[in-house]
Amino acid sequence: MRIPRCELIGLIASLTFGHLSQAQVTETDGDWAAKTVSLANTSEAALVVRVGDVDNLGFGWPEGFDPFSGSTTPGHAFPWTVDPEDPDGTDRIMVLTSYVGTPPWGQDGYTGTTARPANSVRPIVLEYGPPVFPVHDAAFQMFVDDFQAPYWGAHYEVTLNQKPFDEIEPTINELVQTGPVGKLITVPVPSRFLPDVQSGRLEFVFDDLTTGAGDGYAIDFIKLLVNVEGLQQSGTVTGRVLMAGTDVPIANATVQAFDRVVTTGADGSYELTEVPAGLAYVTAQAPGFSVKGRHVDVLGGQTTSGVDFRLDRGEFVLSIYPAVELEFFGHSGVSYVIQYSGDLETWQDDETIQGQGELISVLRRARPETQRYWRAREL
Ligand SMILES: [Ca+2]
Ligand SMILES: [Ca+2]
Ligand SMILES: [Ca+2]
Repeated sequence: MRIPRCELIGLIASLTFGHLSQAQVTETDGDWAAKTVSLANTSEAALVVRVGDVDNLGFGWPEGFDPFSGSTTPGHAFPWTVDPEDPDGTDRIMVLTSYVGTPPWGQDGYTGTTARPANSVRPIVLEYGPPVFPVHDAAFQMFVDDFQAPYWGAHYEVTLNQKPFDEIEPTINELVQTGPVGKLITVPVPSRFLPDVQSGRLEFVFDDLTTGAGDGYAIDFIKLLVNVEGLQQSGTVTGRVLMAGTDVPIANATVQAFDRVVTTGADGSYELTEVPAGLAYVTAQAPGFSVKGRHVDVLGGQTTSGVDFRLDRGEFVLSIYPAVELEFFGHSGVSYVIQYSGDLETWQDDETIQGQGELISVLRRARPETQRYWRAREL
């Protein structure tokens, strides 16, 4: 008998990764095999809701592997048979909507071994009884697999209840999960989404409607924590913040990951404790310098050291000049073009703009020429 190649790989994977039906029930996550879970008053949060079973896309976990520890899974086979019992959008390959067979930078195995409409992007929905208590904070944990935006030229847009979830996009767009491999990411829920959390229905979409990139991905589960008490597993991140091209330390720089914020000492060193396990996006910034961010693997109970940042001098503004006159929100105004050399994070004025790149166009109220240039020099 000839066994089809993909089934054979699946068989090998199941032998390698142990028993698929391995029962696992924990205080923080309930029954890992349950397709949806809602738990009140765990040690982690007042309410925990999960969509999707905790089963590594159906492959199961290697012996002793804890998906909440921040470790990365070994590579697994693909494609695989979708379990119709799994909640929609979980444990299945989804290929970006803008992919139409002509990817600009080639395509991954997920894209090449699956077809429309089975691999179309689907929303992932968490539905639960609306909390009867006030929601004051929340976080998501998601187990993501084979996101490779930098490699295939994808640009993921993430929406939550049809609204842009910008804060998660740097993390998603910098993931290079070649293998394919999976790992946990933890992100705080921005406060503007807390009413959505309170409503009892959250709909995620991870997609790319523009680039045509040949990237497919999968999500094992998404877990919501409401009114977080403390995540079960966390680690420590240490390093230094220095001036680019030198070993000169930057004191009082702000280093942040998740909701953890510290400032550097006189020698530029920092220690961020209790960072949620998983992939963390750590940023460092200091007045007069451009902000930098990098991804760091945080493993439960361990310290990731040597996470250094070298910040460039914020020589932001090279020139600023009015480009076009127009009417904006009732003000007679002009559109200004600002050219700058580094990353511009904050325009120190009554209006705030954010952006990165060589050139940024902003709408600003007309103001005297002298004041404009004074502002430019101030930066
Ligand atoms: Ca499953
Ligand atoms: Ca991929
Ligand atoms: Ca799953």
